[in-house]
Amino acid sequence: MKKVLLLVISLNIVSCLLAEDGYRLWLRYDKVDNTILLQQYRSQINAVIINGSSPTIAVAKNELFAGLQALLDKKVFETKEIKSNTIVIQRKAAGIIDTRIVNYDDLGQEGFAIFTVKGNVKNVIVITANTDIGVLYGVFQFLRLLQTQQNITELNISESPKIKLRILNHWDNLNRSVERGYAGISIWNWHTLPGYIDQRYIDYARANASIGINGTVLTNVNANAQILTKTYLEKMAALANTFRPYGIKVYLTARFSAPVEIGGLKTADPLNEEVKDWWKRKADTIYQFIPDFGGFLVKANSEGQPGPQNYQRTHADGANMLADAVAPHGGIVMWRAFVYSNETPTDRFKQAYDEFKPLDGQFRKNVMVQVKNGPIDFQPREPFHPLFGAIPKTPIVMEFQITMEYLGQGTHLVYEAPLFKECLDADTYTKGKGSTVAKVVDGSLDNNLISGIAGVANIGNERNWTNHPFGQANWYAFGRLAWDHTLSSARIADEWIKQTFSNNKSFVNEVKGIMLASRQIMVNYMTPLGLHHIMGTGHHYGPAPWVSNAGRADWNPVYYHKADSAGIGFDRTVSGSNALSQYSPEVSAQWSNLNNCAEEYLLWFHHVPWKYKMKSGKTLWDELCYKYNAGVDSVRWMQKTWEKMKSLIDEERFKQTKMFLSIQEKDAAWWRNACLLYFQTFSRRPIPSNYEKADHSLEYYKALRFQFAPGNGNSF
Ligand code: BDP
Repeated sequence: MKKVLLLVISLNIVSCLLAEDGYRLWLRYDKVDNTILLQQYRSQINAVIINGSSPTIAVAKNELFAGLQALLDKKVFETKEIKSNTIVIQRKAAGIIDTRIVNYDDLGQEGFAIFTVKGNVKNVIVITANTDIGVLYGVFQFLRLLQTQQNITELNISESPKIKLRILNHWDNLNRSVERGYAGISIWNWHTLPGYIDQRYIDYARANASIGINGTVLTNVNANAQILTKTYLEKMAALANTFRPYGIKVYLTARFSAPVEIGGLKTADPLNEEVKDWWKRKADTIYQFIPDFGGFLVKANSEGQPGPQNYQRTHADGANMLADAVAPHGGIVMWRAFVYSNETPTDRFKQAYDEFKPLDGQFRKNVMVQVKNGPIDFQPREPFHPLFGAIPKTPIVMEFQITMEYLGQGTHLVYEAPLFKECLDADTYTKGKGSTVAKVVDGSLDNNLISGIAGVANIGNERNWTNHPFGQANWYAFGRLAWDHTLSSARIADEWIKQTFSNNKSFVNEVKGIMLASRQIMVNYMTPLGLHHIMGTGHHYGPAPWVSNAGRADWNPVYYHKADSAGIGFDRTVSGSNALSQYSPEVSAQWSNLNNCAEEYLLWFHHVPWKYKMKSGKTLWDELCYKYNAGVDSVRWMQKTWEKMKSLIDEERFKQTKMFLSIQEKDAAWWRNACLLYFQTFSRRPIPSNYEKADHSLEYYKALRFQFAPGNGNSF
């Protein structure tokens, strides 16, 4: 009896140890499961030569040994001698292999080359770079090759990032709540810092370095001045020290009124000498704690945050004052263009452009303006923001939202790479055809010296970091696109699936199919044909197109869809708000004519009659019914496809994803029912009888309340 019990207990322990809890992300390094390839790799890799000894090289070495030994399931030795079947790590001119074939100029500060040495020795692979961090990136790329089961016999790879600053923005509060966070509380445990360095901080840095992310803003854009006090700077320094070997700089959000709140000054006027001096001294102190501090991210005069306009100064006055404070230390200021005001009578779409366009050329060299991908707010689909290409003298940081505030809040499977790509690939035409948003962002269009891209993080203290197992794909995709925006969504999905789940062909293909379709599916069941901003107020969870009583007009869904008995949609042509005039004529021409406007943007730009004939031949109303239903049906297709994957991966993540898909299916039907029943009160047309009937009345959906939905303000 005792024996049986012991056996049961030990089996349980074993299965616990083997449980796939998702913590390892895409850095799992499980033994290569293709036996032929495994044999090849094993014979090709016996030993490693490491040249260098910096903390970053130490990290590269640990990662390489841990990765190789686990993937190949054999001991790999460190050696000093060149023999066949060896991997060599060396910086330019710092090792024993002739690396003259590498064009180091092309690699820059962060790039790397991986190549197979030709000559008498067999299978010698060199990973090289100008810098230690380049070497580390090369090591991660090499491990990615093995994890995705690539042939490594004739390597000749050379890569460098297209965008210089590749940054995560954490909207984390000091009390560990996370604004728009759906994966638990903040991973920064300020209470136990600086003394306690959680292993998670190290694994966070590893994961980021593996995809080339080189900066992190630790705190919420709705900032708290306390982070600038010495108590917190000390804690922050501990994080900065942990991240440094991984090439990750830390940044902070600066609360504009900090000189008043924690500095005892009477004003935060950016032109006031005392205020300028306060920030200078503050910057000096920060750099004493963190010599390579990256700089500030600022949300000013937006949604109630203080800013220079409180003192009748411009955004440029505010940004320049902070820029002067950090400039002597090499820091930068990322000033957000997410500004709109209820008091300004113009269409919210237009306000950031109106505010920032006239300031082009007035910013210091170390100021970047951070612009969200679209003009409203991270909606399932937005046209690109008209500021891209419009302020050529000012470098722009692209801001994407990885966390899924408007995309199902961490329970829907939505792969965001196609959304990111759609924006990056859009043509602004500001310097003729081919002036893509990506070229604005990477600085190549306007010859900017700095360039940046930021993703609002979806990371929390959930064991698997992102709550939904597929949330990890969005973190991964953001990093990969920040490194190289020409990578396709399919290629990134392919890599991620293989590293995260399995190299099994049918698994990879089926799951990639789901991922690539998922964004459009979500658009269909939430906001088809260019609808936008029709979600619940405050928490932003679920549909609420009927809301008309929010504190500000521009927070009301009715402001955006404008449904009435004549039709639906926001007229942004000359006959309406004329927001289209903010784009180049070529772009505006694409969307301004109702009859040739791409249908996915239709209701962004036109108020369209219910009976309008769509390309399909259906009326607008029928098309809307069709899209909403197609969205729900497609989620059911995703569920069925996932069901077929059961035997191909671990039970834990199979089940988690299955449960989330079933939440997604219910939510999709809820969106469809609530939106169609509500819009029907205007269209006064029947929902075609071949579609599933709503399971509740409109009144029922209107009465739903979500007082404790996560991510809302400072509440948990
Ligand atoms: C919106 C969020 C809000 C953020 C704001 C911002 O709802 O919580 O503070 O954006 O980006 O998407 O500043």
